[in-house]
Amino acid sequence: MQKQTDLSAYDPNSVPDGAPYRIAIVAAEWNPEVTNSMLQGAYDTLVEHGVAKDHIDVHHVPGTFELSTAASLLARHTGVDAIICIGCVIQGETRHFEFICQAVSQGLTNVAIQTGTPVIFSVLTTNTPQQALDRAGGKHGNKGVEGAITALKMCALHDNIVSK
Ligand code: DLZ
Repeated sequence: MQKQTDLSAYDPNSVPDGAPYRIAIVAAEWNPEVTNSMLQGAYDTLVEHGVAKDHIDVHHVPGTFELSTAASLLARHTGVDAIICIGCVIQGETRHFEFICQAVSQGLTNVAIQTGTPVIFSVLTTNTPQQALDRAGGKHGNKGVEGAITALKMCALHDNIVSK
C-alpha cells in the first residue's frame, strides 16, 4: 500500500458538483498564518468544484474554542448546507491545549448531530508550529482543501438520504 504523505491528494472526479450548495467557512484568528492558508485552500476548492462565490459565507472567531458557538449559530439561524470549521491549536506549556481540543471536537460533534447540518472538523492539533504549517499548504497538503471536499461529499450524502 502506498504511503500517503500529501493529505490533500484526492480524485477530483469523486467530488460532487458544488453548484446547488451554500457553505459557511469559520476560521479562528489564533495562528493566522496557518488558519488563513487553510481558509484560502477551502475557499478555492469550493469554487473549483462549482460553489458560487456568493454562496460561500466566511466568518472569523477569536480562537478555536469559539468554533462550536459559531457553528451552532450558523446551523440554527442560516440556511447553509454545511459548515467548515478551521482552527489550529498548538501544544504549549500548559494543559490549555487539551481543554480546547476536547471542547471543540465535542462541541462540533454536538452541533452536527443535534442540527443535522454537516459540520467539518478542519482543526489542526499539533505539537509544533512547523507541523501545522506542513498541513496548511506545506509538505503534507492543506487541511482546508480536505475540509472543502468533505463538505461537498457530506452535502451530497445529505441530499441522497433526505430526498429519498
Ligand atoms: C487561549 C488559547 C491558547 C492558549 N491557545 C490557542 C491555540 O493554540 N489555538 C487557538 O485557536 N486558540 C487558542 N487559545 C484561544 C482559545 O481558543 C479561546 O479563544 C480563548 O480561550 C477564549 O475563549
